[in-house]
Amino acid sequence: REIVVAVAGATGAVGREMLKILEERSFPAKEIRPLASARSAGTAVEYAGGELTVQELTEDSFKGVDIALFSAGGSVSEKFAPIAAQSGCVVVDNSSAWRMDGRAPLVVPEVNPHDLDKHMGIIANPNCSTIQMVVVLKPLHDAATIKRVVVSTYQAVSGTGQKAIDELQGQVRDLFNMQEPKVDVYPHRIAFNCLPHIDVFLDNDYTKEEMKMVNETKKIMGDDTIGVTATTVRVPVFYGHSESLNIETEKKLSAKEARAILFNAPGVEVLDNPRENIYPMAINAAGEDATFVGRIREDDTIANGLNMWVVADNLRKGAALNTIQIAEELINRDLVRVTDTSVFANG
Ligand code: A2P
Ligand code: 11C
Repeated sequence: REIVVAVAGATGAVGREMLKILEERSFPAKEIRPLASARSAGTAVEYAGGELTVQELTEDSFKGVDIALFSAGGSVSEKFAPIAAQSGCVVVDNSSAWRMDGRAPLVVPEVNPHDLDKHMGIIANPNCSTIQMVVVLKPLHDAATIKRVVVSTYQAVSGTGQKAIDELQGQVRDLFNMQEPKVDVYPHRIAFNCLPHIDVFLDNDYTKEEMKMVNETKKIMGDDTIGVTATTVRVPVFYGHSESLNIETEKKLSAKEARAILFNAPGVEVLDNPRENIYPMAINAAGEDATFVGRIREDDTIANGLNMWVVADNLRKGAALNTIQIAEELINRDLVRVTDTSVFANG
């Protein structure tokens, strides 16, 4: 079946990556409709060696569209995803708008593809730092039951979008030219700095990014008993999020056993040879599809503990690739349809 695909936010950092991945994977699209704000309507985006003309995203954009991939921010998804679903178009949404909504499955294809079976028109794509973590946690959970995870992240500026990529570039250039760097996107300078602050602060003094990792992990893994505590940090890296994981399991897993389990896990690549200085790094993960894991070692301070280092391209596995893998899974499972278009009628 040939499918009509809309990409909402096609001019953004994730949207452009979506177009690239649709082409790379020869997604069976008979038409691709790039949508963005009125500001970029009429401009061109690259696709398959040619160009597509961007259209303004409006309420009428989804007529005749089978699948819409959204990455234009939470408020755009909140407003337009229900409109798309009501017109019979299946939405795969990369924003945080629908992730914790009981009607929307939250899916990582390597972890919980079966959750797609009951979709009602909107499927949520998890947060980037959650996706790469659960791809690694799932096979360990199946083998030894995870009780608790302590995660610290080192996240690239591309997670914020194109304006943050430009800001880091501009600040580095300004500093080398002895000029005062412009601070606009983040509350403080990001060049040559680390900010323990991603997304907004909540009443409990955690950031929203940290609580996304806590809550989304439970929903994706289908297990409310897994304890997650997170510290999320923005670092001056352009592409690729890194994470330090400390994992406590019910059953003992040696580092060797964990390495063997992860070696066979879908979507995971083990890079773990300390003697040869081999471990995952953002500069190597950028542009790749896999979630890389290394520095796998036992934590001797608890009975059943493991430490590891996990890296993935936040725009690919963390966003665009996972979204498109969900779309592919929908096709494979014959789920490109909205059976009841009234489910999201009231938003
Ligand atoms: P535009 O380029 O026209 O502003 P990023 O995550 O890199 O910041 O990109 C955000 C994406 O979301 C861009 O494609 C942007 O389009 C799009 N976008 C932002 N606001 C809207 C809106 N109100 N309607 C449609 N698209 C929007
Ligand atoms: C970041 N994780 O790196 C964020 C980006 O909830 O989809 C994605 C925000 C989200 O800034």
